Amino acid sequence: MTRSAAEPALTSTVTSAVTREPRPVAEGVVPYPPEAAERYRAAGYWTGQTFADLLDGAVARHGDRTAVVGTGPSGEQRWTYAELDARARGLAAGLAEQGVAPGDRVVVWLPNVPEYVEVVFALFRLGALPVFALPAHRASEIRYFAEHAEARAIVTVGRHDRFDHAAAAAQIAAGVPTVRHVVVAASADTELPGGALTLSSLRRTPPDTLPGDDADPASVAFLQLSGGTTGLPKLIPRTHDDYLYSVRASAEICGLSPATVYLAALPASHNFTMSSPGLLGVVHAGGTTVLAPSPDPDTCFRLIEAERVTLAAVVPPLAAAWVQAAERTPRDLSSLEVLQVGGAKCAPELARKIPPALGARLQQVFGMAEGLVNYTRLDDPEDVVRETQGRPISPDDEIRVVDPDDAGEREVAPGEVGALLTRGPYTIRGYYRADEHNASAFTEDGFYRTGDLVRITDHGDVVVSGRVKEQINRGGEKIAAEEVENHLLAHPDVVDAAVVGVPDDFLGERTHAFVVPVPEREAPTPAALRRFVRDRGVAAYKVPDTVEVVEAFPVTGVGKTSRRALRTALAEHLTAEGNP
Ligand code: AMP
Ligand code: DBH
Repeated sequence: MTRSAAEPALTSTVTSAVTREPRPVAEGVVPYPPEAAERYRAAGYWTGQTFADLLDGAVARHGDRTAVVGTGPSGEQRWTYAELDARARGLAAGLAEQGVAPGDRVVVWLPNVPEYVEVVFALFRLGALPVFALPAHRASEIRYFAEHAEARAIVTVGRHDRFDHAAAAAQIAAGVPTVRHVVVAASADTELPGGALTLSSLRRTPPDTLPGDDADPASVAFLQLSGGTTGLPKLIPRTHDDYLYSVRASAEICGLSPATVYLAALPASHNFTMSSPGLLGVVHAGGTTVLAPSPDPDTCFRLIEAERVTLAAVVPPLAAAWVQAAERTPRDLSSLEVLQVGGAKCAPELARKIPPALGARLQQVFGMAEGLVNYTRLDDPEDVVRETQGRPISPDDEIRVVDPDDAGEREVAPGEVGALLTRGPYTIRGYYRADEHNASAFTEDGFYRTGDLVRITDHGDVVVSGRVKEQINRGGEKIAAEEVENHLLAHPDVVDAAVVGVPDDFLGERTHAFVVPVPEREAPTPAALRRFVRDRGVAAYKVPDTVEVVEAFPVTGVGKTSRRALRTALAEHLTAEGNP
């Protein structure tokens, strides 16, 4: 261990056994067909704007306005757009000196600190591509992102949430051949693992021009994550053109202006917080983003009062916690105009309580990192806001609601429930480097199979009623059943595992794992199995809430484990216990 302050060796790199050059990003990307791209340009959706242009625009129009407020390793920060840009340019220059080049992927593994915004725009200025990890991710996910994206660097924090991110990042970097640098947003006296650099040591005099200023707007700007349904999370390649269209249109739908003060309560790198309209929508409008270090009502209510927050975005369980806490808070929440709820279904009963409890309008948001985002509009009648998940952003968002049991994917009758397929000007045509998965996740004509069951009301609003995908939505945090099953299967005393979602009053759904132990050996206890999964270095929200050791699973006609039968068996079991 060395002290960063005493280590000016700025060219230091992490030592990895073998180093390898990353391949160009475009190799793993399914492009929009030329005729679709032409149509989206002609319609005025794709304007040729890049992320560098987005920040340029904000600096030109709102340079002296406050862009970002938050507390990071160096204490509370409050940056204007001009200051944010100077920092981003200076950091971009420092990263370039280290050999981070245009097109390189960089895993951004940061909590809600102001440096997050600086790092992301530095990468855009450089023409490097952020890979947006969540702060809750652990070594198994981060290693996979770094390997799959062939990342050049990992940017993280020191100790946060009782976990040493920097140490974990250094360990990952040592095993991934393309990763050369670990950059840590940490105060100068933080102990850093050998080879890691502090962010502050990379800050240079801001140069006037940087490679990202000439980025191709049709190229991939970053890799976003999907909760996924199989194995590990999928990486989602988003272009400047497609993403910024969704950002500008979202800012308009949500009525953003320079007076907007947006509270980023969920992780900043989540697609909702980033773009619906999120902190990028705020940059477009010249407003202020306040980064909340935690989404709990105490922290957020304090910030709403202190910063006169006008807009915030949360998942349903948080909305419920805020509603409860609002009853007895001494804080003045009167500045809050709109609370957005999304990421998981907002029950109509919860929707009803939000406006009176928080003195704010509700906006439901049904979105996905793959693209399509739906909003209830601010002038929609109350019942639409309460009962539906809104309408798509774009007139050119194509929606098909099809029979999930029909191989031909015929559309259901209007108003009936079916599986949602979508295609449009900001929905991807394929996951990154995932040919095999893409063959099932997309139709031949480029529709994304969302895996959601929906119906469309007479007025064209979407109501989410369930899903067909093997994914658990634990209060907005998506869990691929298969990923958790694979961790359980790694246990030497486990022969089979099946993970299902069960109803939960607070989270909407929680995870339950069925495990078949190796016969004639002592079965591991549920507590030991949960610990085993956690110790494999996965995000805490993926550790099964409950584990049940069983002798065998029900199987389907073709001999596959039937998760549906397991869910039914579990429901009966819970009902029998008087615990529905
Ligand atoms: P991801 O693909 O990981 O970005 O997760 C997107 C998924 O989250 C959607 O396909 C839905 O299953 C779910 N989701 C997001 N927002 C809502 C919402 N408002 N209501 C119901 N489900 C939602
Ligand atoms: O859950 C999501 O992924 C999500 C929810 C609301 C999203 O990606 C979005 C808005 O953009």
